[in-house]
Amino acid sequence: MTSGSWEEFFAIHLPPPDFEDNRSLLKEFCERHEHYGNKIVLVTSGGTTVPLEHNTVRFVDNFSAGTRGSASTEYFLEHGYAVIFMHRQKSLEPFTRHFTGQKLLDMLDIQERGPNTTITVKPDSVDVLAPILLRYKAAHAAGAILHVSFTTVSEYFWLLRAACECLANLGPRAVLYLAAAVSDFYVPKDCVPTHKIQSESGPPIIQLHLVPKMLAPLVNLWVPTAYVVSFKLETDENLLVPKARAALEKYKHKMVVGNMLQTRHHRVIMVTPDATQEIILTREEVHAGVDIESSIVLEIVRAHAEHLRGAGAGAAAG
Ligand code: PAZ
Repeated sequence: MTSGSWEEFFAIHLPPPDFEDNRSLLKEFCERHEHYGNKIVLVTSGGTTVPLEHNTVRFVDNFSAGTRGSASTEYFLEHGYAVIFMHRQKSLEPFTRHFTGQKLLDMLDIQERGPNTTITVKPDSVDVLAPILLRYKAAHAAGAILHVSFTTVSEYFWLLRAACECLANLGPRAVLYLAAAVSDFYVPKDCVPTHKIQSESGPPIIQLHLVPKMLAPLVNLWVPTAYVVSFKLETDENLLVPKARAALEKYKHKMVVGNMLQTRHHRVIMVTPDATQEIILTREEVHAGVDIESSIVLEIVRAHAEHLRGAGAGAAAG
């Protein structure tokens, strides 16, 4: 089955209720950083859902936790980029990702003295918390990060297009780092029942349709001069590099980062039109808690600098 066009998708699926607020935030953020000549990266992170009911009780989801996007955001900030962190609601976020579950509460002490109860950070946790807190405060004080969130695949696409429209003015200074796990399948709005699917009606037959490939309009129309990096996840190693290459050839963007489901946090393959480069963390690095995203982002920052030099040369020649 073929997918409908991207134009059709936007015509059928209405923007989410908070869309205009998010669009204003994106516009203000991009205009401010454009004014100061900053580079901006759009990081997408986490998985999209596909609702099975309009009043959604059930939905199709995927595995993505948002580790890649939230960690990468911290490294882009370190490299001086302003970051639009576009993430699945309740997935991992930069800085707070270090303190999931009970970790934060375990770092605190409480002394109950009637109305003068005090809460302090345990002495042996200060060294862990302080550097992260300092980076968090610095990023926010500088207005260097904007959080916008999505849940469904349709909300994701509305936000993605709005972010691209705002980034277009930055030309080659914009980077798109599309790490979110976006569903390839969805149920079109007209086929979604209003209310909770009832079991009395027997087993439901749900037909998923193909989501239109948004990378095509994104690269060709929305941000034609930006540095666009997409991600490709596979579970069959034999498909990884061929599919990454095929995507590059089809969409003509700059880089595909390939990864396998089981090894994604310690091995990636970065594929560009001219080269294939593997990054693998050693066992010791994994043990020491090294983020593979620090190396991925470093490579992209280098490649983006090259892209900017090329764009500068092009502008001078033009
Ligand atoms: O979010 P996470 O860290 O658990 O996983 C990251 C990832 C595997 C979703 C990402 O690296 C990726 O490959 N995203 C694109 C997935 C795809 O649509 O092929």
